[in-house]
Amino acid sequence: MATYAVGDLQGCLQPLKCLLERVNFDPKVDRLWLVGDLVNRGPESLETLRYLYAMRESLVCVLGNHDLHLLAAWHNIERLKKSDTLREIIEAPDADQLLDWLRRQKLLHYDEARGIAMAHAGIPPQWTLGKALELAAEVEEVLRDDNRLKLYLDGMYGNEPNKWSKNLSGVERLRVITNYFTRMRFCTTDGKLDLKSKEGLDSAPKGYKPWYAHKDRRSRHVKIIFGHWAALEGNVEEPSVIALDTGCVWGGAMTLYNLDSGQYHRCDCTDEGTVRTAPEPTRINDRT
Ligand SMILES: [Mn+2]
Repeated sequence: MATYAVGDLQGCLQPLKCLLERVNFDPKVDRLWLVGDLVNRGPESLETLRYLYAMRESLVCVLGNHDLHLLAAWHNIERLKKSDTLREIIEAPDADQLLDWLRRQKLLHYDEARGIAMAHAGIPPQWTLGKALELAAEVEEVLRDDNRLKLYLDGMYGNEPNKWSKNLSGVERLRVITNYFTRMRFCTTDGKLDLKSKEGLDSAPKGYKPWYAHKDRRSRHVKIIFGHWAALEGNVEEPSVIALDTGCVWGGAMTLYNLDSGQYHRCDCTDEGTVRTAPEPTRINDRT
């Protein structure tokens, strides 16, 4: 019995299957954590969701920005952009079943026995783990509530307020909580977000750092698994955070991490989000 976490899938089903085969994943006994962004941009969003739904009992999943975008489009299909590849899900005969499952997933997961947390983007420096769990639960409750879901999804988009305050209420409060857990990359020590820079560490605006790099970050004693930030290529200097988005859908790799052994597995991807078959290595002895 083993527990793994996998980086952003974004509809790349074949690389996921490749990784699960490589570790002989058995859904009856093994567990798979997903950092979110299960769908969009990649070639098989609908099939990916169906595949996950079929093994839902073996999964722990947190929602990413693309998953929330899918839920918003489910309620108002006009929201879909040209670059989105989500229409096939919304128009599928089993859409309601798949999306009703999706909206019951969390924004933040914490495994107390292991002392490991998981969020799509991370946990902002000004929140303790306890505070983060409390605020994530506020949004999770709305996602499950038929009477409040639509209002939340309609008001979810936007970069303001760019900083948490306990005085926030209504949709603004839910929006900033959502942005921390699903879109954050750079912020200030007191949690002011910059949601424009998407590249690597060089692209930090003045006065901003990656969320995990703030010295007094209040959740620093907890190990945190996150995705979302492909430009990091899995490299973080902070030993207590594990970055799993290695940009499969952009022709990078998909990464699987064994929570028990700390071992990483990678499957290289094409820029169509399928498995790249490694070219035959040249053997030195052949060059005589
Ligand atoms: Mn993301």
